[in-house]
Amino acid sequence: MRTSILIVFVLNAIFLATSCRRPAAERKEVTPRDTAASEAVPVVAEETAAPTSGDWPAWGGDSYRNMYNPREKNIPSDWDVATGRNIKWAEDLGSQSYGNPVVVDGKVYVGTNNEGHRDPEVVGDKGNVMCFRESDGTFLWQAIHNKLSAGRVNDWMWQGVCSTVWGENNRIYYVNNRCEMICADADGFADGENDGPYADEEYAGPEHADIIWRYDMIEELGVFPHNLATSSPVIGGDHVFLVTGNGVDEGHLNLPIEAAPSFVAFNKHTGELVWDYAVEHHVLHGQWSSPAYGLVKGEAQAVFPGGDGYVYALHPETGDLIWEFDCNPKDSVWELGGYGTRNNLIATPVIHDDKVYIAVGQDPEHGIGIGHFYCIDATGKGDVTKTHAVWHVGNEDFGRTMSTVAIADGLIYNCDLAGLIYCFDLKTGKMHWKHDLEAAVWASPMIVDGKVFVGDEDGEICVLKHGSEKEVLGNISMGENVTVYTTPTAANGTLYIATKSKLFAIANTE
Ligand SMILES: [Ca+2]
Ligand SMILES: [Ca+2]
Repeated sequence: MRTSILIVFVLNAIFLATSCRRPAAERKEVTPRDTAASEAVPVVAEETAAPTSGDWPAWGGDSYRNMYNPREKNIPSDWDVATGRNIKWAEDLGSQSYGNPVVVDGKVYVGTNNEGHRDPEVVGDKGNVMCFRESDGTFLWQAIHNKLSAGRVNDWMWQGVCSTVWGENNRIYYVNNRCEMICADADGFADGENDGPYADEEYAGPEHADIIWRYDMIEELGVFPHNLATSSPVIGGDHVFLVTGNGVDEGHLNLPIEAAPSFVAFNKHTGELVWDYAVEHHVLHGQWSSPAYGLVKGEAQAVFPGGDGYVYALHPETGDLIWEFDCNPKDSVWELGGYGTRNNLIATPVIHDDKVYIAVGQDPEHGIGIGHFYCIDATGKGDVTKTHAVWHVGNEDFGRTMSTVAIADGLIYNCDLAGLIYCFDLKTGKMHWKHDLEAAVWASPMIVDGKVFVGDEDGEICVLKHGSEKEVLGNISMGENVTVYTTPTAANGTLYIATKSKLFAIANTE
């Protein structure tokens, strides 16, 4: 079956605070990073009065999930991992890494597996989150999670923790390989305190994670994570939102517990379950994607990609449905192994200017195929499939994807699994250009400092000029025999790229 599937998250692969940071909740509630008004003007103009640098504490930087960093300047478009040119520091991860790097309060977090042997006493396959000091890469601590005894059906070997951390208020949030929602202390045990209520850590040395609360979704909710739980949590107000990972059993047809939830909301302070939601249609395969949260016409929505191929906007406080949209044509057909025309949602929805952007895809081991990429008007109610598609690109023009979009200055970038990066007009979906990366893309494009960065399965980072005219600035190898399944992120003047086994901090050092 798939060896890498889950990976997905990657994309989820895929982030608020700054040198003049706003509290997370405040920023998410009131400050989408780029607004409709910004689309017509150059990035630079918009930013003259804004902070020019800052943290990147979540997948997509904040709850809207747009892979656009409007603040950072002086991010290199040229570096060399062999000679060390413009490499600020590099640190070993495990042997497979799908969790995207995030930067918050002087620390960098990445999900990986245990093959980095940071703790020689703990051996064997585990799921890990590593924490490094932002300034020099010093390893600070790691979370280590044992594998589920069920094996690959629920906890695929060697893939580690694929969730991307959400960091705020000296806490981090992620889902581990055991399908447990975790809230941990950013200081680990280095502060000499076992913060709780959770205090039963198996690994409780000075370089281990201090878990504050955890929620076991298998035990408490009957969730059956198909291959791996990989969602990246999003926080809105006092709630943590997550896709559970619930999916089909080993026969690939039935859900072990049909009513088990696909989406959940927890109280971020206590870990108490606030509400849960089971998708309305049959989960086709697994659910490896991640939710978004944002304001639409001034009202908060939690937007979830469902394993049934629908996007759901739910009321964040109650879990009640606001709208839903079927991302597959009604005559599409799901077939096992990727042969059909009906697809899943692996990408993360991006909320921007009262619209939601997302495209369909499948487990990458199912191969390439036709895709469907939508701009959805998010102001509707009920089933808006027939009424609220603003534009659609797909079929022969856009393939299956795991990528999450990047939006700035009236342009929207997306990639497909086949290895093409596309630039479309944000309002119309008309394609400006596309470029063949000549390798599969699992990650997402990232706009920062007038450039678009995207990594591929051959371990290269393609750097393109941000704009409606195609211009390739460079193709940079991240090493021999490596892959890049994560999305480049920038924070405080530095670009972070996680290959399968190494984390690079890249900055103009000359
Ligand atoms: Ca502590
Ligand atoms: Ca604890």
